[in-house]
Amino acid sequence: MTRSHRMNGRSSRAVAAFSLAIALVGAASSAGAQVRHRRPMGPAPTVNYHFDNNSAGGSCRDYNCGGRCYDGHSGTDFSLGVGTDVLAGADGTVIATNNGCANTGYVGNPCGGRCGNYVQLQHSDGSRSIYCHMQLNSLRVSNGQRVRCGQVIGRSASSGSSSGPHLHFGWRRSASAASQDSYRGRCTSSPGAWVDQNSYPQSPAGTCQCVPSGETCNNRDDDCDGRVDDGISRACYTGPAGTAGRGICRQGTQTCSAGSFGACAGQVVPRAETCNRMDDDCDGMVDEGVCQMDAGATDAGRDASSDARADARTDGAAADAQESDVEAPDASESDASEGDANAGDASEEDAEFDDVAIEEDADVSPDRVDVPSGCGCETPAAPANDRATGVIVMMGVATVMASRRRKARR
Ligand SMILES: [Ca+2]
Ligand SMILES: [Ca+2]
Ligand SMILES: [Ca+2]
Ligand SMILES: [Ca+2]
Ligand SMILES: [Zn+2]
Repeated sequence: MTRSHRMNGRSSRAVAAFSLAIALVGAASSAGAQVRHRRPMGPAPTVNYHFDNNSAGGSCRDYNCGGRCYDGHSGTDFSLGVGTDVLAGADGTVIATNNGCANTGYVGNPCGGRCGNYVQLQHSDGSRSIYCHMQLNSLRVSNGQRVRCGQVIGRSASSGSSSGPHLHFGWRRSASAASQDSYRGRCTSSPGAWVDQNSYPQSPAGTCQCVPSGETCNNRDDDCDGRVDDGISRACYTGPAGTAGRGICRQGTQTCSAGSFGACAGQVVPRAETCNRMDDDCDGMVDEGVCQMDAGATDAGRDASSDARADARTDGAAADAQESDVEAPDASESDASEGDANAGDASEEDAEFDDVAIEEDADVSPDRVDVPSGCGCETPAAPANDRATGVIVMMGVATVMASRRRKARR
């Protein structure tokens, strides 16, 4: 509506029509945090007339105690050219519409209850908003439809009781409440309906209210902390299914930025199997088909090692027997001698074998490093080698001791 309503004294009928429409629709839904609006158009327009917060007839007072209003005005009039997109100021549901009024109305025109072509929305907190004087056949929404903040619901015109193109925005806290100023200020009891009403007497900001929800990767600030897609990351893996977590293969992490997930950082995917004591291709087998030479060398080393251990045990037994011979001269001479002789022979053979084994180790070790060429497989044989060497040293000591004992007895 415009200032001209006051001139013919019929503005109260428009308010009555708005109230009736609300009453017919039914009670408001659940109340929650107050729903707040963005300005219901793109570029910020001039506000022609604000809400009249002065109940006294014949005068008006806007929210800032100024006179940018007219007596009895029940909403906010934004100056808009014909055909400008009208946007939903907040999420809501369409609860009433009217179409069929001529684009150019006049003061006192009763079409659409003086509101002309209009859309009325109900919001999640039970509040209601109405958009008046819209263009004929421009409505883009219908009764019962859910709309989102910023969605185009139609276009502007000057239908109904209007003296020129503009958008009348009306707002009330609930179905049963009277219309209130959409602005808050010194001279109104209204809590205001805008996310950011800007400074007097400007039109409000074009920012939709942020309703907190879980942050997801969608290029929006879902949790309303001022940061878009903050803290959104997830595990990722581009290797074949079933290989992650096997062998060297590991999942990585990708982080959301501006609505999409970035590269998979830190992942390890299968690579060609090489001889390195690791499952490079993540098939559950280590060094399969690439370490034949190593396997042979390792077996040889293991054999030599176990032989050496067996010999060491034999020598130890012989030494013990000799010890007991010395300490218990009553024991059977012949048996002891036989045992000694055998032990001595074994020790000598071992000594020779030891020499050979050491030489073999010395010869084999470099080859083992070089074959297969380029794989750098020095580690597999090392432990066996060390064990063999350790056992050989023990054998050497035992042999020397046995030899000394034999000499001492002679
Ligand atoms: Ca956020
Ligand atoms: Ca987000
Ligand atoms: Ca493998
Ligand atoms: Ca490997
Ligand atoms: Zn108006």
